Amino acid sequence: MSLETLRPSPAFKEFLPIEYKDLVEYGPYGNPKKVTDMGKFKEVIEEHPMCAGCAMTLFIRLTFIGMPNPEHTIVVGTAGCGRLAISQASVPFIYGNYGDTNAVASGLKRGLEVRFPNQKKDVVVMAGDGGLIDIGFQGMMHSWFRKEKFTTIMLDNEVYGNTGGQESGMTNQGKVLKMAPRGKFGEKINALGLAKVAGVDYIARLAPTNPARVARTVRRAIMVAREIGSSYIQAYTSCNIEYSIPTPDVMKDAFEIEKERYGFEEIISPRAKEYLDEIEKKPKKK
Ligand SMILES: Cc1ncc(C[n+]2csc(CCOP(=O)(O)OP(=O)(O)O)c2C)c(N)n1
Ligand code: SF4
Repeated sequence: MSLETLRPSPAFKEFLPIEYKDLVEYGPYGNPKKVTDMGKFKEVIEEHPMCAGCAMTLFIRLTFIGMPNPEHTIVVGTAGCGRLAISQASVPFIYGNYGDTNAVASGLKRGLEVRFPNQKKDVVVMAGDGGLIDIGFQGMMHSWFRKEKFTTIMLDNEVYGNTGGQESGMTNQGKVLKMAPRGKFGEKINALGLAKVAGVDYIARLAPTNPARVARTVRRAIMVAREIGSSYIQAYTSCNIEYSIPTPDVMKDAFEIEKERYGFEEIISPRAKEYLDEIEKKPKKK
């Protein structure tokens, strides 16, 4: 999809819904926006059926704002809460089967490179912790070992939220959940460490406490995947339902968890660092 594809022919314009026209005229296509512009432009995602106050929706919204080229981006996801919002965005979404998100993204990215040699296309896998670290583990790890050029974003709410509260590999040890009444047996999986071992070029962990940082991290991850290799973002996106966090306290929880055990961290390979330094270099003032 590009702005040219979206732009309606003048004869049809008057029949299109206002949301569509707003997206073409005031959306981020061809004109990337910053989080400081929030509220002043038509976002690619504005409505969704997720729970009120869910931090995952805030993170997803910021992810779309952070995309360097949303009109040339395809998102791959799977079952889980996040897909309820991701599939509402005006960015193509592929609903993968459980376990195959990273295999689908690998084939898609390779195919796009052949089909559109003159247009960079960004591929982003965005799925839950259960969908990636448990059910999609093998596919995810192998895409990293193969250095596939796309970004994997884990929406880590530390539970299977969509199916009512089973423990995932990312749940903390001992945590009692509705469907883990004896408490989580093993430790939270060190997915950042696994990404490092697999040679992922850009790895980041963060909570959605700083919108500008979320957008910048997403942008960096996508740019590295575009030119260098795999990238991985792990985001704390609390489940207020399964963790019984009162809606007004969702952001308080995010700040607390960030301070306790989910601090911002970036692990960047030397070649990715060199590339990021180059593209982020400020033009010298004359
Ligand atoms: C093949 C298959 N197995 C099981 C399910 C049921 N299912 C739907 S969502 C989900 C769990 C999602 O957990 P997670 O990936 O952590 O995402 P969350 O809902 O917490 O965001 C499961 C097991 C399914 N849809 N398809
Ligand atoms: S169940 Fe949890 S993760 Fe899913 S939408 Fe509701 S608050 Fe968000």
